[in-house]
Amino acid sequence: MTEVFKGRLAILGMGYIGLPTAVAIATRGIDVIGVDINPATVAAISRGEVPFVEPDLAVAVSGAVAMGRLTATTQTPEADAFIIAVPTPFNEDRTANLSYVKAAAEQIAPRLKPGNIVVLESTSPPGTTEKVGKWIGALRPDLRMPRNGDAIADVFVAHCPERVLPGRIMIEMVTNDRVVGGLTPRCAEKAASIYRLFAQGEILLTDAESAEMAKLSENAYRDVNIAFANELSMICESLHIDIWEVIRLANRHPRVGILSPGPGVGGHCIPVDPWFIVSAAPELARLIRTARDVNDRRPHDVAEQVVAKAERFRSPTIACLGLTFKANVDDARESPAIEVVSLIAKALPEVEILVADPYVPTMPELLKGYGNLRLENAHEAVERADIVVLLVEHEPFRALRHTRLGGKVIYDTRGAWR
Ligand code: SAJ
Repeated sequence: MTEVFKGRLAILGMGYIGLPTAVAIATRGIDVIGVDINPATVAAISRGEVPFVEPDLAVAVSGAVAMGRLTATTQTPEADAFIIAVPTPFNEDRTANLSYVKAAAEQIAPRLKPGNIVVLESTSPPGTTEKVGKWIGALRPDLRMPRNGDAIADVFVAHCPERVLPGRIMIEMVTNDRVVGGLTPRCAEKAASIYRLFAQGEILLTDAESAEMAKLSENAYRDVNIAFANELSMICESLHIDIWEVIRLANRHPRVGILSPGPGVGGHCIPVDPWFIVSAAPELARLIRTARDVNDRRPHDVAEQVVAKAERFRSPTIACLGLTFKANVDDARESPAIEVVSLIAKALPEVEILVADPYVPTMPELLKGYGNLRLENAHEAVERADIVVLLVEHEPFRALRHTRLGGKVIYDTRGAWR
């Protein structure tokens, strides 16, 4: 019979993945303890609040906390299962920084009892789940850690990569298929019992390295496809052909689905994860590396286009709309829009640049050093500008098309005003 998890569950990392996962499980009647090193995050969750914006999450968190199913703490407690959902950023040489994962494994180790499950959800290079098993094993020689070929283990270790899309997390958390890769087949089975609590999609069992590589491949696939769209966009700009018309027409072919060009690729996942593949096989990952380079170059291309437009004016005012890394989220970290704005501000120190974003109430740290930048509301910024640059297609910006843009030079990097 397929097993469904019962018991207490701890999740380490209360960010964009850990907190929604905690809520999804808590609302299925499981006691969930959210663990985070940041006391402010723990305090917010304990009050039933969410420290970031994600549709439908706030109401779910306040409900789960009010029911007493979700609690938060800075200390890893004893539990029957542990999910690691901490960041895996990259080092300067673009290899994965596994220090948060290692710290989480080391906090879990002293709490483990025979029969416990440990699941790594953080996106990780091939071999990381095995390392988690080794880090735990080194601290707990009394426990039999799972090894391929051995039927018996005291603890079950698996990888179940998160794959939800920011902005749609609460929906995708439930509806997406899940890949669960175990250090042994029994580990995969045990980990799957947790996801059966709330996942309506299929749960696909495999080994840990295949699961790790599948997740990286998903994000590299998207990065390569966005790079294709960005490269086409630059080619069309140079040939004075409308890229949006080209994509509209090409996508009417039954086997073509070109993605949207933009000012670059941001967020914490897509610009990072492909590098884990590159560093695992540097000689072979040529296309994946090139896609990264194309997308990383994109903010520079966009800024150069804006500067060229500004040179047609004696004393222009430029409005830049959007600062977050993509539309309708409040996350402005790793945002190509911010990079574009800083490049323009640096190239045109005498030009007044008005920036607007309904999700960003204060000037981002990276932009504070530029005396020619001002944060404005979008209407005011557009009203006063000679050149309007759309960097993020937030819903409220789309409506501007109908009223405010007449007589201005427009650079719509997202195709939202077509
Ligand atoms: N972007 C474009 N053009 C497009 C699509 C996206 O320029 O056609 C840009 C966005 O503006 C943004 C960046 O790419 O700057 C990434 O945005 P996204 O919406 O593609 O992805 P993320 O980073 O929000 O989430 C991705 C998702 N991965 C895939 O779709 C394969 C999500 O499912 C993952 O869970 C997430 O990465 C993650 O955490 O790994």
